[in-house]
Amino acid sequence: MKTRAAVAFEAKKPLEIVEVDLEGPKEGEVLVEIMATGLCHTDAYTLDGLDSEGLFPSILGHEGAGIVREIGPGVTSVKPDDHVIPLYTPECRQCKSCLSGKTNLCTAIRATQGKGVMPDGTSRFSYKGEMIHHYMGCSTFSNFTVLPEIAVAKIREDAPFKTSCYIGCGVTTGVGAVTNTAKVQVGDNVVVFGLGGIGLNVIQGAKLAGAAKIIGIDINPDREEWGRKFGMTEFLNTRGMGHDEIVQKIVAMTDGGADYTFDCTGNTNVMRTALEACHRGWGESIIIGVAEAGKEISTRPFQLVTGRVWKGTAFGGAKGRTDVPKIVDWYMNGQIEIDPMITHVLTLDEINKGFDLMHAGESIRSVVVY
Ligand code: NAD
Ligand code: AHE
Ligand code: ZN
Repeated sequence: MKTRAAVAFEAKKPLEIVEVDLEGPKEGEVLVEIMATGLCHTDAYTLDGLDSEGLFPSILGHEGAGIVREIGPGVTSVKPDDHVIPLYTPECRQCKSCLSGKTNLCTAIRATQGKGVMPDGTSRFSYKGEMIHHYMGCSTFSNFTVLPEIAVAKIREDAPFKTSCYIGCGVTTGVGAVTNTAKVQVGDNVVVFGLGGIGLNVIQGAKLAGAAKIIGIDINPDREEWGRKFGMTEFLNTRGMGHDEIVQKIVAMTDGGADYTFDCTGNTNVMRTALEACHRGWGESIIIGVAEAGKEISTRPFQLVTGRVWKGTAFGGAKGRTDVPKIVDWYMNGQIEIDPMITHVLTLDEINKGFDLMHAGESIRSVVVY
């Protein structure tokens, strides 16, 4: 079939909206009509050529929601007309990682996913006879996409696509980092670095968990108002401040250091500050931000010897097929908010504007509605 898609032909070039060819679902795969997709900073990072796994040409996008239109042979867990959220972290429930119960990082299809192809090693997308790569196993910047059955979460049908697509990455990542990875407890002090599409969800997760102080940090002063909407209690604009000054300020604000800090910037210097702002003896720093190829983190080992813990999280530690439908319920029951964070609704033809708004710090989430 033919489908409209925003194709990344080259790094650092705007996406081009074209009609691509899409092969139907093979064994264990499903065809999904994407109804809406968010633009996450990770899409921008890959488009900007900063991802060591980045491949071109490809169809980016990993934060979608849609409807199953066709199933391939052997598919049993979903059927046509089911509403689903694509999962860049699938859940096969059979691999060593899934069976361990210790991680959400299913390994069933990770190798082929990283190479931009389906589990059988081929792509379903092509343009003028040339193969186009899949992205993060999702490619939601295409109106129709093919996904492995294990990479879709079936969700309730009354959830609007325009907002629930955000659960495909940003909401789950931020809220899950608090509840699954850090396991923040009532009365804890939390510091969030970077109040964008992910950081604001960490803030709402911290509020949900009953954190006492929720300190938000950003270099964009407009983010103070945003943080306060979702439960932030104090704000620090760190533009122009050095590492030591930021650490000292946080230590003073938290009576010795934070119980939990979260990096939602992807900046490795910020990651160090976030670790060192943790309380001696027990403070934990959770890395959510994705750093550009070649960047590394460092700190004095003494920081860890004296009890601070460095952790990371992908997709908020969520097991997609199990947890995503529950997060959709939280949203539909009013336990978490999404609507105010969708600052811009665009058509597919306007998708490049969404990246401009992100880089200008003017959007929290732009969503393309097909
Ligand atoms: P965003 O652009 O919406 O937000 C980033 C925020 O960080 C902005 O408010 C920006 O002003 C702020 N910021 C930038 N530099 C800063 C600094 N030095 N100090 C303080 N604040 C600073 O991006 P997003 O969509 O929220 O994504 C945030 C990061 O999380 C990205 O690196 C993204 O790739 C990553 N991410 C990771 C996962 C995961 O599973 N681990 C999932 C989604 C996104
Ligand atoms: N490909 C990059 C790493 C990118 C990355 O860490 N992605 C996160 C999700 S970001 C969503 O917005 C992730 O899920 N990581 C776990 C995984 O298996 O990819 C690189 O550095 O090579
Ligand atoms: Zn994302």
